[in-house]
Amino acid sequence: MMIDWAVWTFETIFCMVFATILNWRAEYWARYQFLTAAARPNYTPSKTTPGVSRASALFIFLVMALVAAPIMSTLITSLLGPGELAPGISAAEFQERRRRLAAAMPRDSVAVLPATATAYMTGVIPYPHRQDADFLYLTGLDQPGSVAVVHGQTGELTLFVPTPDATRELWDGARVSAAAAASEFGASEVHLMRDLPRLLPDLLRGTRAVYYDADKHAKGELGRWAPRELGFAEATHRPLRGADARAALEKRALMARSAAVAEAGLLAAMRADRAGSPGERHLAADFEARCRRAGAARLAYPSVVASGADACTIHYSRNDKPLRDGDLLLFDGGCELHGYCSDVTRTWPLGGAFSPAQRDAYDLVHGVQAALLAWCRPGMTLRQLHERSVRLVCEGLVDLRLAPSLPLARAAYRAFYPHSVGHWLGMDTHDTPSVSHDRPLEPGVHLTIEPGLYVPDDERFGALAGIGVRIEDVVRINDTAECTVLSQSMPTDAQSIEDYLARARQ
Ligand SMILES: [Mn+2]
Repeated sequence: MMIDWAVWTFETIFCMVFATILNWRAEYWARYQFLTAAARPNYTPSKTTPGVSRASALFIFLVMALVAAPIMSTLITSLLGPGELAPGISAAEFQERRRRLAAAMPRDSVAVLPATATAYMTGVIPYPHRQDADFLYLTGLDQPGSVAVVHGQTGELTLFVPTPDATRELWDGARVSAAAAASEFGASEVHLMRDLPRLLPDLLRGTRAVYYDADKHAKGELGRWAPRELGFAEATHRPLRGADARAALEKRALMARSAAVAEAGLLAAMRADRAGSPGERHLAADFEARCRRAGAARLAYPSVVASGADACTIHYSRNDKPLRDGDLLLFDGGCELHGYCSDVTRTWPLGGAFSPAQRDAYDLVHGVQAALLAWCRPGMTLRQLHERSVRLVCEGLVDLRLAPSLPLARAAYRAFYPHSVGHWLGMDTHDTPSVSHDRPLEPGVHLTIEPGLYVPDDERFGALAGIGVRIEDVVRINDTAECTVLSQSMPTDAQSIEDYLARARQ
């Protein structure tokens, strides 16, 4: 409310000043003519300056104040609330995150966290910037070219911000200033990146441990430094965003919103008019457009839009085939919404109805998924869930006569089910792989549950050959024995899928 009012007041004053400038006009007009002449050599400056009467200035002011200002303030406040650095996440929350990390670090230790360095596609053309999740989680700053240092126990933040450079900023946009690093991002000490080579060794001298992910940042801002130069000898390991992130996530709806956006995109792909979207690429493009229009900065990973036997390629992403009735389509898609990732998969028959063999494979996977969702509760581990899924898949392999006996199925199941049943999910699609699968699930943890069956496209498997099925949902662990499936508005069982497709095609 305060922010709304402040923005409105600011815009009103801006409008008044603008109208006054228009009314004074001479200086404004002269500058306009100067610029036009500079741009167009044949331009003849006008001798007379156009007049803007006091009445029209007042009119412009009123229109801007009544129409433009409220729209502007809505645009701004719809994204960030007062004191927030990301939607729903205040600067104080980022400070609290640093404090929690620091509490797990010894006194006189530091964690060194570089922002993602700009990577170049060709020459001066950069890849889209995607902030390092550790850096974003602890600072809220979504710009390349910075280094954060979090101090053990105190949680104080030293931030190295990009050196001001008017030319680069003309091309790339404004860089975070030293003043903003302190006032907005809560750094107790701010330096420029150009001073990093001089200051960092001093800062590290006398510390007992340095936490730094040398593998991840080999090509980053600190990549040209050998870890030993920085004083990294023994205690080098990355701070765990993992468990720390989870409790805080529960408070917010960002994971749920991210899943809902992906879900809506997948439902649209299921409903897509086949005549208007002849290929995998159309479905992939439409999914991405829907996610981005809903506010996602990017996809969480390249979409897998795999029809026919390509569904057996787990990370198939060429997405370049036309769609054929009779094939199954496996669509694995997710987006990154305000830093939080979703990861959802559905498999459906392009012709609207499963063939008997497709239905058998589908029912097997659906049965495994339903059983696993019932086991997603505190105390269970991801490894236990995976082992249970393997047991159920093996029984299914025998039922479908893909394996002659349970012992043989156990020996060979990886040929049909080569991946884990799930992974942690959060700010990265695998968030974070360094958290053990033996860690008991806790309330607030998000993970995927995604059993699959992929029958190699080989004639000895008969009608089942080349059928790939995966069903994946985003799950949040609660403090009860019942988990929350964030992506539950999509049809999951075979009958609901056929019904949904039939309704969509009426
Ligand atoms: Mn996944």
